Amino acid sequence: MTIQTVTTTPYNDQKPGTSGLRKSVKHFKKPDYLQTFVQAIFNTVQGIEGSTLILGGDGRYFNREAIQIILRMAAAAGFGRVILGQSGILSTPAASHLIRQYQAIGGIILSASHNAGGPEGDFGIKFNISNGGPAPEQLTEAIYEASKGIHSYQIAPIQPIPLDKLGTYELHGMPIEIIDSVTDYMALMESLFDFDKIAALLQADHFKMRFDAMHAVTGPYAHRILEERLGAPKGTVMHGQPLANFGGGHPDPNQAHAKELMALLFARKSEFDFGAASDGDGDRNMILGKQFFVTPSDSLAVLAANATLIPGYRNGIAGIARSMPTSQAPDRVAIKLGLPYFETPTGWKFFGNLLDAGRITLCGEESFGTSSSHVREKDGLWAVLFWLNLLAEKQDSVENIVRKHWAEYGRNYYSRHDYEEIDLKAANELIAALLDKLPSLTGQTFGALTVGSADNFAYTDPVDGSVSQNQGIRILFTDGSRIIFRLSGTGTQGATLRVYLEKYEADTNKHDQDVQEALADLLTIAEQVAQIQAFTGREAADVIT
Ligand code: G16
Repeated sequence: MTIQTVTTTPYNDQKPGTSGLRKSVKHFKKPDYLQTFVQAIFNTVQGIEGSTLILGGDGRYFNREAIQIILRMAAAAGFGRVILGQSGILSTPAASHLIRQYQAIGGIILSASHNAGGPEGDFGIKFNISNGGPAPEQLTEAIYEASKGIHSYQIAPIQPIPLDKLGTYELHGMPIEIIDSVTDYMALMESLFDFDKIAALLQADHFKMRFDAMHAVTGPYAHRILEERLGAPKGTVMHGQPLANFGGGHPDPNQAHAKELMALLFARKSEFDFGAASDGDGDRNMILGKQFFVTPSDSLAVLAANATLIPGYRNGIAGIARSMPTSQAPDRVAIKLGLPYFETPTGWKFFGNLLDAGRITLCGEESFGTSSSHVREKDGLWAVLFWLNLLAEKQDSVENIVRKHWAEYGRNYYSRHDYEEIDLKAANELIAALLDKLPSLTGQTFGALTVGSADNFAYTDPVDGSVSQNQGIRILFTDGSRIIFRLSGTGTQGATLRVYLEKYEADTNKHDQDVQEALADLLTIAEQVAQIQAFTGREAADVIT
């Protein structure tokens, strides 16, 4: 049986977004759509002959089918071996770890992350490079260019691999090792955190928590780590069975989509001390205390301020990075600790060089992502274990820890307003109009606020000097408040406008305001400047986090 060459017609819409190529399942099922993108990856990445590829996904609809296709294409492309998560399951951070651990050339992760799944939902594919991190922009751009010229692809003959059974198989001479998806990742977590202390907390009568896996990939990881290894009572993990359609839900760990968990933690007499959730592919996290929500920006700041309490970071951290729309709370910690800090564009790929160069140890994004140099992706369960280790160490509540942090550093009131599935043309016009206005904004006063500067964010990578333009519009006020406008790079329907609002409050007596009230003036200014309603017809955001 020989390798087949299948002729095909190229696609011209395979441009990866913020994190890989995401489209509806229906779109992915167009003739040879997946194959074209995979061939474009294999044609672009150098040195795949004889190398190791890591493969897995978040278990969503089309995952298993896609894996069988990719295995056959990997064999045709001449990979030395593929290491595959059992049942085709690997969380994004676990895949990142395996790439590093097995010195793979990279990995293919099948996920549309927090986007809904199922036949009517979304699918996605991303390539991570040998450092374990998302392909940088130059590579995704090269893959996109290659995809437009794919007139044929190479594939080994059909030979279904039993994805659920551990062991080594062979496909057209290429070994496929099916490994337990959790074991290596759990060992990594154990090397960073004080598992004995966390276990004592989880087994204590006075402590009660829930982890919501949202019927997505972290289910098996959380069951094994929290319940089996650390001894949390059975039932601690909710929605722990991965389902191809995430149980019909939206696997996005935020206040809007993790409603059941929110209700448990925010009940008037809640019995829970800690709540956490993760997303489709296990890289995002939400942290809750009793009747208390921790913004992802605050979470990063608190973790950074307390890092030396955690075994893996006992010797201190090298620096901190945050994406541009993330609040400036982590910067305040860095300044106080005398650490370098960086502001990067949205997208985890922008942290890769800083992590590789050892210039930062912790990084995070407002979009519910936090992680460290242990992998090159954001890591949902890592953040949860970090918080648990911190709670065990401090013997204090989530709310007290955050309030004490605000008392020391001040509070960055923060919220993101998303206008989803708006007309693409209207969204582009809104941004164009805003860009036109930028030069005239500086010096303008809106109520008590004066614009100090306004720009279209561009980033020069301090390690390799590469420049990324058009990364979001910033209106920076003289008191440190900010309004940021961006179009999402992960949506699949129309456009999603994100408006990020931030206001700094140093006075401890003013740390109890309702977040939306504290930011109401900024929202009014955002509407006034960007004319959101006039352009989009929307009076208010669809999702507020
Ligand atoms: C992805 C990226 C993140 C980014 C987020 C939001 O997250 O990995 O770096 O912050 O999208 O991007 P956007 O605002 O462009 O929609 P995930 O969890 O979807 O992979």
